[in-house]
Amino acid sequence: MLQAYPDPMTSSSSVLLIPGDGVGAEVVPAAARVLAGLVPELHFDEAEAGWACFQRCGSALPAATLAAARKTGAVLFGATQSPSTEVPGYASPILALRRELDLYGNLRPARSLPGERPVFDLLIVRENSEGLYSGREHAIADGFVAERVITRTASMRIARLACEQALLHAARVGRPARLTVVHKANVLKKTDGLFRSACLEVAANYPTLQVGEMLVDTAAMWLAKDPGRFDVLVTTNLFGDILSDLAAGKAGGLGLAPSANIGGHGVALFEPVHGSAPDIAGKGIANPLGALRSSVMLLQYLGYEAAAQRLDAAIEYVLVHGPLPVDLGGQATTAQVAGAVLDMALRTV
Ligand code: GGG
Repeated sequence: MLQAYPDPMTSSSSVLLIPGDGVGAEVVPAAARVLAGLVPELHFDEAEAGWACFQRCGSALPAATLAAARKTGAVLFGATQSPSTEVPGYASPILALRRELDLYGNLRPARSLPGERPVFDLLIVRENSEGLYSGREHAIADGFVAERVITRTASMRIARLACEQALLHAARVGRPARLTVVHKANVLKKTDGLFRSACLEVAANYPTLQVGEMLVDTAAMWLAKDPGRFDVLVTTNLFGDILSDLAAGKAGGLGLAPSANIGGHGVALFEPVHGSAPDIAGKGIANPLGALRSSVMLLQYLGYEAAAQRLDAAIEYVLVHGPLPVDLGGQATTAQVAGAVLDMALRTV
């Protein structure tokens, strides 16, 4: 049987909250209150990570946080705020979490707002463990080199995950299963050539899957022009990061975009795609819907499918009827939006 997650956690009701920096510290508690209201048996622990944590204790990802993530298995993460200049001893906690927990697949769904055109419902499967986003750089005589490592092992395993997700997505949306392999193999013949051939080789084992390929620049154009032509896309780390923000822009903005970091053995991490948004942090107006949609994915991972569907439907309802957060043109606070979602979700019990 197909499973949404390769290693679902159906026997646990524990969630580790890592709010992190900026608005992460607002949207994660708001989402946790909704989760607790919806599924009273859930148990929450909290751990720290991020830039503020680094400034306080000298580590952006304390060993205790990593150990708690491993022990708990289901993590709701907020946001990080890594500085754009080098700071001795600092390393991005979200990259470290993905690496240490072997969370090699990043699922980034995007769907059109209710009632809006063009209608689309797509999923970007982003390779999460290597590629240019790994931040591996070294000095040369007159500058620096960023390494873009692409391996057959990582490409094959993300391809398998994407094929499974394409079948699941097709069953959910009621369309034939379609996967688009996104790369730049015409220029990056070795690295993306390997990624492309590994994906096509794996996909050939899925006879019901329609498989296509597209150059990343063309994919960006079509995502902007007609996202409805896509179902599931699989791509490398940085391309996936950029394309998923583009897709989020078509789907109402970053404030709504959820993600799941999966593939680790007995652990998965869910996070809104948005960052720490320092410009609005502390004002109580951050949009909690990205964290709440990530919580839908977390509930599915934990096996609470009915609660996940109720939460998802309640979010859709609030998107239509309000109250809306500031980034969606409304005036509601984080707490008011989350409260309205919980009220609606409980009304459907
Ligand atoms: N919730 C996703 C998030 O925090 N995005 C910002 C991000 O990942 N930045 C990279 C970093 O700060 O290391």
